[in-house]
Amino acid sequence: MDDTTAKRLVFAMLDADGDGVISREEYAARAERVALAAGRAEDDPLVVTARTAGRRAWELMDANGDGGVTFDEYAAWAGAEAFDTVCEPVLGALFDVIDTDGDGTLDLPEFTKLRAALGNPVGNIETAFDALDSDGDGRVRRADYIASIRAHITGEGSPMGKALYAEHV
Ligand SMILES: [Ca+2]
Ligand SMILES: [Ca+2]
Ligand SMILES: [Ca+2]
Repeated sequence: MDDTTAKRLVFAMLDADGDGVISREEYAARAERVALAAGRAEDDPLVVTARTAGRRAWELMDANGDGGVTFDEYAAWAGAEAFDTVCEPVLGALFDVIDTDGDGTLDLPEFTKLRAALGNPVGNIETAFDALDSDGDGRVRRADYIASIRAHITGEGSPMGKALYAEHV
């Protein structure tokens, strides 16, 4: 999978209604859905952190400030640097919201909740989970999760990326 294909898959997931634009509301809804899935209150500090990080990411993606993020805007923006400075805090914050016992790992039910709330297909969820759970202890570590998405976005290839995004073509 090259990085343009990978970005198209991610864009398709972010453009929930498929109108070709990621709206502010579509992007913001992700953090709210994860909070709901985790059973956390709107003013939970981890939810607030995720919401703030998401708002910042969306504003940076909307390069021309017209209130919508097109694929061209997204593709021009997405990459290793944007991932490390902007996406990693968003994904990490969402991970923390769903990690209800705060041990820095997710079990399969938590992982499934997170990915479903983010709008990813969950048909391949066990394959993705097993690919990420490299030591087979039934838990996926935060750093491994983020590194795998980074590899997907930057076109380095990632087993989880394939398993999680492939159904979105
Ligand atoms: Ca849309
Ligand atoms: Ca725009
Ligand atoms: Ca946990």
